[in-house]
Amino acid sequence: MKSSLIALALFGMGVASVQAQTVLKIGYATSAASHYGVGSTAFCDDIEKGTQGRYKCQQFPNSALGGEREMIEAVQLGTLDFVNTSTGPVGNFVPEVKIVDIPFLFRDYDHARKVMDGPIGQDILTKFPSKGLVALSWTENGFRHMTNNKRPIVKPDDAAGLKMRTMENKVHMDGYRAFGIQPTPMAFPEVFGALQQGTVDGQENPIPVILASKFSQVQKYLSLTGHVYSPALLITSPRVMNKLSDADKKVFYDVAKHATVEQRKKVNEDEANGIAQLEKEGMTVVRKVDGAAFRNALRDPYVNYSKEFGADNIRKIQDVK
Ligand code: EAX
Repeated sequence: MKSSLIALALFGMGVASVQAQTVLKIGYATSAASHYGVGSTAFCDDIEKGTQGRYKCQQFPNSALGGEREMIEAVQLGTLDFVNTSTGPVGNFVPEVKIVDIPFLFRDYDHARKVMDGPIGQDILTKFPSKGLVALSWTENGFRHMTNNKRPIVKPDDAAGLKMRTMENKVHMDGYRAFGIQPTPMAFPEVFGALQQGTVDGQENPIPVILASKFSQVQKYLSLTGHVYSPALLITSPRVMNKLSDADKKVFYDVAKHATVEQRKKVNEDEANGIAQLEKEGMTVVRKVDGAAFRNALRDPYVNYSKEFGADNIRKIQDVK
């Protein structure tokens, strides 16, 4: 009896080592039910299927591992395997990313997705390995809108003077200053508390984030400014990729593309249903924003963007139809 149990135990161990399973950690800012969660779950499920269970993930939603900058650093250091992150802090690691953070660069979702999936976006992905990172695919956060507790924002004059939390992103901050707001950079995990305590008057984020993070509990006004597209990325490291066989590498790249599809689908759903939901939760929504006035306010920042990124490069993005 005893020896057969030991034999069984040994047999069990043998099976376990034949089917050795590697658990990879993935982190993101918002909840498991949010767009980041939907994309990351598709990614994780597909990895497990595509590698016959040799790889699986453990998910860390809700900024459990810190802000997006911290998660990117963790991926670089090797203490985290994947992060599904907005480009907010990414330009500080890979400067070539900054150009896609320019306010009012993209007309709409079709335009943005086409650029990301086309030669311009794909070329940016090739800039990551020299920084100790690998970008598997562009995912998506969405067009950003302003919320605040002081007043409805229709035009830049209404935004003027508001203290608004922004991402740790100089391209955004330079643009937003021209709207008259006082940008206050802050990591995402601190935003809810800062809004609640009134440390800042407002913040700006896409509908999926405003919904998932329950900002309706601490913000009165939502203005559909759509002032900047917020791309996101599935990022890993050469350390993770170099351990994979060529076949598994292909699996990881393929499933990342599917994660993008699922994440964007969830963004679409939130765009379609989320605004009414936020109204139901008590927010006053300004749908008619003076977009032309916001765009005109950016004349000076665009002179600087052209200097930094090249007017031709900006035009190439604008010209994608
Ligand atoms: O990526 O920091 C932000 O406002 C981001 O949009 C959020 O973390 C989701």
